[in-house]
Amino acid sequence: MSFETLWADESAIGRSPDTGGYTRGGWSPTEREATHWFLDQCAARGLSVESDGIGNLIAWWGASDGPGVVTGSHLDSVIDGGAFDGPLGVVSALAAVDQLRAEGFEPGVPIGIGAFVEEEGSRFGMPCLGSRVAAGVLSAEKALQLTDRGGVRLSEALEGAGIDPAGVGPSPLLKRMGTFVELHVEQGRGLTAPVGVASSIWPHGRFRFTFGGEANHAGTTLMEDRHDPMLTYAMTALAANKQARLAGARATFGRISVEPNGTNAVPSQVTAWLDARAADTATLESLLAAITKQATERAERDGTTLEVTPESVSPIVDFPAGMRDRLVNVLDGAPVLPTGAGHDAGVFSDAGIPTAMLFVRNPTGISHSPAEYAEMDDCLAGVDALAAVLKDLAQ
Ligand code: HGY
Ligand code: MN
Ligand code: MN
Repeated sequence: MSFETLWADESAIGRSPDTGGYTRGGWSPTEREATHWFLDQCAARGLSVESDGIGNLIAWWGASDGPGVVTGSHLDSVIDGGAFDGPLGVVSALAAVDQLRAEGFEPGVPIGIGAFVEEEGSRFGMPCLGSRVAAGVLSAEKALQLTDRGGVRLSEALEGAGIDPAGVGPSPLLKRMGTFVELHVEQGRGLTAPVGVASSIWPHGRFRFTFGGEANHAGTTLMEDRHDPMLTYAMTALAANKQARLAGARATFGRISVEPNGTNAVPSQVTAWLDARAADTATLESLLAAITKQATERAERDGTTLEVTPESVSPIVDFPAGMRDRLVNVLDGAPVLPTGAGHDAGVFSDAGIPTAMLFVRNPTGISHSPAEYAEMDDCLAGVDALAAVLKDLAQ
């Protein structure tokens, strides 16, 4: 089956007729539909599928059951996200295996195609949830305490997907991950060639800012008598934007919840999530400190309260130079670039698995949006590159 056909099939799953975007939260109906599509493709290729206690999958090509070369990515998405972020890596892996088989290549070690769950953390708030639990960096106990915005616990979502929550924990799948190579659509504007190789992933984190105030009447409360948490939040968002610009970093408040969320009442509480990222750890830490300091000072002026809670922090990932340079060599000098986006590859690299990433050019750089796009020729170049890399690593 050609990449084009595979892509047309997979990218039809869960596409919104209104926005053209995808909302595939972990273990949600559309994410499960995409997962079952992947399993059908693996069965059609006679790949033997292994799964772990949280639903991560690796489909194997090759006789032995020893360590091998794993590729793949994720099938979940952010809320109203694009078609490419995640699925491009899974579909390209299927097409690359088809290509290697068609030319008669016999892998010396098994080749596995992975699909790792809830990479975006868009449902349960924890990025790379599946790979973090698999790698043992997030305990089963902490993971199972997570709930989605509707109050559904992770354990209930797993049961709904036919997965026994008792199995959640460090994954046996990693024992067979000799090396890992993730192909991913580029999510910035840095790649001007069809395919690039990742040097590093920026350190990044998610921080919950809880602003407490005093509920009151919107019409009868004098401005000077208010303790309005929305005001403190608004000034914090402006401060975050300014501090990030000064530091050459990234700061985003993309999610907010207001209580009681009434039109004619001063709120009692505003909760806002800061996504902060920077090229190095020191810059990230000083960015967060600067934002928190200004938010605290503003809260004092407004007579409101502030609590900042780190929800997830991901350290910088420098991919091993040996793997990176080996891919550059196989690809005749492909460009090397960092990324500000987190990936399962970062978790596996931190877990000590020799890891690399391939990027496919994104002409606009837009991502986490229905407008996310990659040219078909560049996607096909990505499949060729992945096939060449897998062939080299699985000799
Ligand atoms: O948010 C990220 O960095 C990635 O897309 N999960
Ligand atoms: Mn993403
Ligand atoms: Mn991704």
